[in-house]
Amino acid sequence: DYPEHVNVGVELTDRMVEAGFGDHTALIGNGRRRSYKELADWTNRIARTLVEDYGVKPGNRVLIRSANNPAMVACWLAATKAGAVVVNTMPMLRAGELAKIVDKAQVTVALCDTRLMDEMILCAKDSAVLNTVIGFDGTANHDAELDRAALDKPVTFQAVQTGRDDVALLGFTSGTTGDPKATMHFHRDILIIADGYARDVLGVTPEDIFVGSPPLAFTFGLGGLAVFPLRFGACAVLLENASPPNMIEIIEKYRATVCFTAPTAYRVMLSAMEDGADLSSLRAAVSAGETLPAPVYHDWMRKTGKPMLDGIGSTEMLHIFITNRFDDHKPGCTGKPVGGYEAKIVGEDGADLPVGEVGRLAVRGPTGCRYLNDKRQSAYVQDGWNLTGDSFRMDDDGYLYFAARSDDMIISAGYNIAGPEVEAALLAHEDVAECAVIGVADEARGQIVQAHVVLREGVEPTDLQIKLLQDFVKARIAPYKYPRSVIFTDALPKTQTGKIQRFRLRG
Ligand code: 3SK
Repeated sequence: DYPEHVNVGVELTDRMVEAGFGDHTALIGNGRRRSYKELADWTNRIARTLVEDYGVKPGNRVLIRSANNPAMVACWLAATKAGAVVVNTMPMLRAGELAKIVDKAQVTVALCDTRLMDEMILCAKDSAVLNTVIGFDGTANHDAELDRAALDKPVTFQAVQTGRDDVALLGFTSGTTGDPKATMHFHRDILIIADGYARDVLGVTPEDIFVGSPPLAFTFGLGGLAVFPLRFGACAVLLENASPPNMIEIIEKYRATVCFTAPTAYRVMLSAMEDGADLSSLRAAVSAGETLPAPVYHDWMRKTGKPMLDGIGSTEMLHIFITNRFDDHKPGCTGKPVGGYEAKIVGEDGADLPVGEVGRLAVRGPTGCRYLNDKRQSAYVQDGWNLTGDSFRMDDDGYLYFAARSDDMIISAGYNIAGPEVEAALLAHEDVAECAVIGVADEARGQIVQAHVVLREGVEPTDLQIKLLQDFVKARIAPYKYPRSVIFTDALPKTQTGKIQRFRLRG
């Protein structure tokens, strides 16, 4: 339904001003508040600078390197207005990791928060493609090259008339397997996720105030903390360090209404509520990125009276494509497809599986995987269905239940054991702060279940504790699923987006 020519940068700024949101707060971050009019002007100035001073042309690949802050959003929107294809990157990436992205995406221009310049420069020095690195001031004091150049520019800009099917964004997968891929997303895709998920599922209104932890460099964060609020005249509070205590402070201070984060952060928030944290303003607590353990769902419901919305998304599909609803939610269930998407469960051979059987989740809909120059495309998309790499089952009523990432399924003595189910059982124990369960080779059983456990502060990692946890799991789920091996650790390996890297535990 989108016009043939649409530029998502314009839709989220100037178009919102035209719609009457000019004075409404769009973004808060680093101690400043920006209205929609200010954001439109700011992005127009930067877009002009990119085109007039640095020669950015439609289709050029522009990399942005920053923590979550309004300046990063402004750079993204400005480069998009200039018709560039944007590659948002995590602030912690090292030169070597940036180089892989630059190479794959053929990035010619990088916009970099001046506080993060060192690794960017190192990367540029060795790159044959990246020829321009421009510093911007992430604290928005306008004290960097890009800011100074943009300050002199008029606040109007003739945005590039991009086609709705022109690529706007290259989303790099965070690489739980360690080998990054770039997914291409069109201008219209970015509007679709807002109109499908944010409007139809979350019911976002201009009164909403968003907060959350996923990096804007990850499509989960870009959608949840920029596209969704800006599409509907709402406001986002952006945090460079979105630790749970910082998010709680923001929720209390601004009476935030929508939160995007992972289950681990919600667990911390639940504990903080015991100590008096007031999260009553939240009307939507979106959980994704990791499976939502049923105890967290129940606790949230009990303490807030509202459901936590579990959903599954992927960088390939751009955002959440299966979700619970406010009026239709169940513990341990990921819900049903977002409007416009379909899901089915297939076997290894691609054939549909009967209701109730665990198999590979296949989805299709208005967004979908288009890897940039990657042989893995033909494995991911087959007959128009995207094979997500997750194992699910579907019940008679079409509800979908997560079982495991396909590679998290453990086969032990002929039993199929879903690692996340064992993790959920362990997480229900009060001594467990975090855990990850993997299968390790075993002569007798083929594989055995091994749990890597981070204990809560003050709990001793003893043999007795191992026995207690094993007995606890046996009492909650089928005893054959208990972790025969338990390893205590101080921290679990994670991606920069906070996903546990079980493959690193597998060694
Ligand atoms: O969970 C994820 O991996 C994800 C990725 C991109 C967009 C949204 C989500 C939930």
